[in-house]
Amino acid sequence: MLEDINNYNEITIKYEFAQQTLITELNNLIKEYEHNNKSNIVEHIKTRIKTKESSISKLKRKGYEVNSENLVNHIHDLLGVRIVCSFLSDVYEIVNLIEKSSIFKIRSKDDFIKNPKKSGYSSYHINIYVPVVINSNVEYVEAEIQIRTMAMDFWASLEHKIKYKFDGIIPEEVTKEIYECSIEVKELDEKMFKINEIMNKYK
Ligand code: 0O2
Repeated sequence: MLEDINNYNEITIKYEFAQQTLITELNNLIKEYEHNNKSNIVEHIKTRIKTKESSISKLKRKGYEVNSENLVNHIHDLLGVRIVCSFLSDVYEIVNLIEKSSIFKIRSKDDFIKNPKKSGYSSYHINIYVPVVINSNVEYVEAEIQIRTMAMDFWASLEHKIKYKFDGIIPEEVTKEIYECSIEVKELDEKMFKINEIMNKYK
C-alpha cells in the first residue's frame, strides 16, 4: 500500500488561515499585557505547519494508518506555535492570557513543567481550536501552543537533534545524560526566576 496523503495541501489550507488568526490574536494579547505591565515576557514566537513527511512519520509512530482522516483526527499539532519566554513565571502569564482569549476555545492543557516527560522534556502545552471562516461558515481548526523558557527551549532543541526522531535504540547512557541535563536546566530556570524576583523588589 502506498503510504501517502495526496490532498495534503488542500487539507492544510484551512490550517494556514487559522495560523494567521492565531498569530494575530497571540500578538495582540501579548502586546496588551506588555503595555499594561511595562515588561517584556516573550523572547520569540515561532510557528509552522507540519510538513507532510513529518505528519506521515508521526501517524506511523502512533500506529495509525496513513490517511487524511487520521491526519486531521490524530495529529494535534499540524498547526503549531512555540512561545519562548525569559522566566518561568512568564510561561504561566501567557497561559492565563490564552485562557482569557475570547477567540480561542481550549481543547486540552498539559503542564510538562510541573510533570516533565520521562525524557526530561518540559514545556507547557495548550491545544486550542481556532475559528476560520470557510465559504461563509465558521469552522474550528486545531492548533498546539508550546510555551517554554529559553532554557527549556535550548534543552528541547538539542535533545530533539540528538535523539527524538532517532530510529534505532538510543544507548541508555545517552538517555541518562540527557535526563540529567534537564534537571540542570530546571535548576537554572529556578535560580533565574529567584534572581528576577529579587530585582523586582528593588524596582
Ligand atoms: P516535532 O518535530 O517537534 O513537531 P498527543 O497529543 O498525546 O496525541 P503528541 O502530539 O505526541 O500526542 O503530544 P505531545 O506529547 O504534546 O508532543 C507534541 C510535541 O511536543 C512533539 O511534536 C514535540 O515537539 C514536543 N515533545 C514532546 N515530547 C518531547 C521530548 O521528549 N523531547 C522533545 N525535544 N520534544 C518533545 P512531534 O511531532 O513529536 O515533533
